[in-house]
Amino acid sequence: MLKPKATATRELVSLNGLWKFAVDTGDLAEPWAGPLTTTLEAPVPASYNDLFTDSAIRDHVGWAWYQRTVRVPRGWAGERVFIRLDAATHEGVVYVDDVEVVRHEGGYLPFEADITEHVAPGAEFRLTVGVNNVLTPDTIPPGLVKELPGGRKQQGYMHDFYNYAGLHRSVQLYSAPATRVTDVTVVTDVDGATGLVRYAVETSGDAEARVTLRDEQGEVAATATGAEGVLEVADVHLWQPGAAYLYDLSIELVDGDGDGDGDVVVDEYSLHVGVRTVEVREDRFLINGEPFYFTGFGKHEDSAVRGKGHDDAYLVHDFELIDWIGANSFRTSHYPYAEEVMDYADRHGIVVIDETAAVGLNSRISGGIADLMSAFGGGGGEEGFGPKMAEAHRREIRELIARDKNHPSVVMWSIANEPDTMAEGTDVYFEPLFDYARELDPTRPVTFVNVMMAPPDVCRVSKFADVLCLNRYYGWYVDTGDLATAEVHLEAELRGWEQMYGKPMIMTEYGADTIPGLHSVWDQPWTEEFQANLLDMYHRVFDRVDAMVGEQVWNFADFQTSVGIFRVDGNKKGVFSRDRRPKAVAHSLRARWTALRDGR
Ligand code: BDP
Repeated sequence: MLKPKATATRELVSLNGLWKFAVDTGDLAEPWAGPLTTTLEAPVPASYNDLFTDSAIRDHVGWAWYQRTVRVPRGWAGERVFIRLDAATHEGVVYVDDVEVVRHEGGYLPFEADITEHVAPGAEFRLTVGVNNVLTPDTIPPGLVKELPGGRKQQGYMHDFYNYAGLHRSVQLYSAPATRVTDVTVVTDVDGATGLVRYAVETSGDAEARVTLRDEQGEVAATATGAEGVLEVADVHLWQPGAAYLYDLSIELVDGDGDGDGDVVVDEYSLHVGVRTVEVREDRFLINGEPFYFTGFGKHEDSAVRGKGHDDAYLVHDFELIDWIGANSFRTSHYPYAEEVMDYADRHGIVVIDETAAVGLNSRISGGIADLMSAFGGGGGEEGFGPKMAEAHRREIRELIARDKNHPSVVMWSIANEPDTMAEGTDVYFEPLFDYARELDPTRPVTFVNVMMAPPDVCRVSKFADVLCLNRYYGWYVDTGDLATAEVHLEAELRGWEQMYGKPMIMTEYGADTIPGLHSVWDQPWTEEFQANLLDMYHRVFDRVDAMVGEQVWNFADFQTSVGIFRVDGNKKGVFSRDRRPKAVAHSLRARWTALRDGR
């Protein structure tokens, strides 16, 4: 799915800003059929939960409605008109006046509708968007709605981040010609000093494709005609971790024979292309043929007030901090991030492990923590891993790869976080999903993230992964506060994986909750010293285990979760606080990662 862009043949109107807003408590009959009766306004993009002081809105379970009027530019006569939502969490439905134009499930991926037949250039229409935050045992991620005494509903879920909802990303109106580029796929390779850019253009309507690749100076590096082909780039400038280099691939659809004489350009679209290769060879992860060691974080899209709403200021600042600390990568834990994030990673040479929203597929865990009290049954477990969930999971994989396949920063797909892979039948559930991801993208490794309860001899799914991604909490959830014992256990387990699988391993989560300002000379959990000592201990072990190819600390920053006695106003495992101030550990990480980055 192409990101909307303004080009010589396409125009964009941002619909971001304040919209009318109401939660649906059953009193809104057909809220799209007329002006929404409400005094509330909500910003787009943002989660709606933390905006208002009314807890009934924050904790609402079900549909919420956004509405505004939109005027179609009068110059769009003869063009196709589209509405595009970058995300609606977790389900969205869009009405143009009284007509439903599109419905979409999955809260972190874009969708659009051609609304040409329902609107008129120069005229206004009423745009109403419903968003539903309900999670069921069949959705990705899964959850369970409980009915409380008095009939109030409560959303339960197994994942450890707050169930923020709303229009988290941009909403846009755009125009495109009837005969247009509908998709582009780019795969790059390297042959000596020559870069190979394989491209395939899909179109609606009949027209000849003409493609031009330009370097960062704007010089033409290669050209071709036809819907598919290979562009050869002499003396290619590679996209490298920490040293991004992006070519511009311009695609023109021409009416005529494409030779230039009398040709009319009917559509134009462009995208940036980073030439690089990714490969897993034995227990190494290679980028451009060189062993790559991941340093960085599991992140979240999370900030005060706006919740999961995308914000360019946080985007820029987070990447500044990633650079300051010397990190080279992150994982989009635990869902696809805004496309602005992916583009920024491409431009700044940050390596991304791109994860689906398949998180919390594990009824042994609740709110991210081993479910000691069985807070509620079911969820991912009882009915989990059934055909409906598998179908939703396939859709998540398909739409993620469709959206992100052309990003050079993306070096691996993660199809799930911490599913219950000790459960019988999970191999049968996961094998076709791995096959599906590889069929959709044969060029990138595919992984999933393994949970601590499924060690090497127990996990039924690790055999399908190209890279072993492990989340471990020795010293925190187990061997709490005893780093000497934790060190022994961690090393023994990693060696077990190494011996049994011989695959590259990344520690995709390790960390300790930490309250800034809490100090101790002893190994006292929650103190700043303990967080630093725990990470140091992990690093000593990583440096002794050959198959380790990366370390991503949990988490980049503190983030909001559901309420729980293990969470103090959210998860505090951030290296930075929620407002992005460094904890003490940030300085020791910086010393290690800048030394690794600079080859010291
Ligand atoms: C892991 C989860 C992550 C949690 C983390 C934690 O992958 O989402 O936030 O543990 O407990 O199980 O901090």
